[in-house]
Amino acid sequence: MKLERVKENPILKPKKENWWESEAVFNPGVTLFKGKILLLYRAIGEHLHYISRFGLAESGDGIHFERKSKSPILMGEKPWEMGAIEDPRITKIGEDYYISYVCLEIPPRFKSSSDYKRKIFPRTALTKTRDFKNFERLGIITPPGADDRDVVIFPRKIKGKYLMFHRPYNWVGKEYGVKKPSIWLAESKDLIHWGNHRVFLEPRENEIKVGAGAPPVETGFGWIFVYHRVEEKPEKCYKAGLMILDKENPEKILADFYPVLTPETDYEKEGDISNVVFPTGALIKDGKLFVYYGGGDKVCCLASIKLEEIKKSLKKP
Ligand code: BMA
Repeated sequence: MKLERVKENPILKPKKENWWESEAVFNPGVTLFKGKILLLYRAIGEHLHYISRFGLAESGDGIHFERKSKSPILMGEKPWEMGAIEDPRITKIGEDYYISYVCLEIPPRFKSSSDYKRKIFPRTALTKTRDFKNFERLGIITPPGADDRDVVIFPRKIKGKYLMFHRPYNWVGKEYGVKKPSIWLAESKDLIHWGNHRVFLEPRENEIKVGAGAPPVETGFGWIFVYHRVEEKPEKCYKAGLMILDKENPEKILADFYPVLTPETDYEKEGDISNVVFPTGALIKDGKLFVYYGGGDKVCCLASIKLEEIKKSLKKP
């Protein structure tokens, strides 16, 4: 099974006139909002400090986007995010849109190896909004001491608990029971305090790490969960996979298709980082799954697949 790129790719490119998004726009969160599709994207305006902020774009068809604002819609304001905010993922729960995003205390290219020893590393925070104008910061949601990104939250409670996938990079070794950075599942009653962390998916041979991509999308036949694996050889490469998870017990993997998207085009093979497709958002439109992803840490892209095709593949032995 493969995702099909739209011919309009890249659907969003850097904008030279805007200082904060002149170099790269990538890894976007996506959601339906008042009949439109919103793209909340990560933006870079310089390579020296490499500070990311978020911009907002809107579309009627999910393919052609217009920027909503000349300024960033969100940027690092709180002490824990002064260095940058990165890779937003959006989950709608009730009337609220929750955005999980990576936050850095120090700009990425200011960091030294001693900062890591001082435990200054990426963590993930949550903010919520109803209008994409006012945002309520809910603080860090990843566990203390965890170098943690790729957080995606399920859009409803399952067996009375909210669920999230996350990827604590430094949770490896005997005490954690995994050899390489893995995807973990955690649960919460309030979306802020998370516990009962357990391993969901480990990297295989020739893979450096794995991570969640888009917040899971619910269908009649299960959750569609788009994720990534980072292969080591012949060169470092980010590819996307697609799983179907059981509706009431998402730990049960009903199907796993990998890879469904591999860097092949120039905008994926050459960017600020080469050989990257990095899915961060997904939604269902016109009977298709739309997967939004960053290409080469430089541009926003879209690839899709008919839901029928996913459903049919489940029936194959
Ligand atoms: C990951 C994150 C992403 C990025 C990807 C590819 O570790 O930093 O934001 O898109 O690497 O460079």
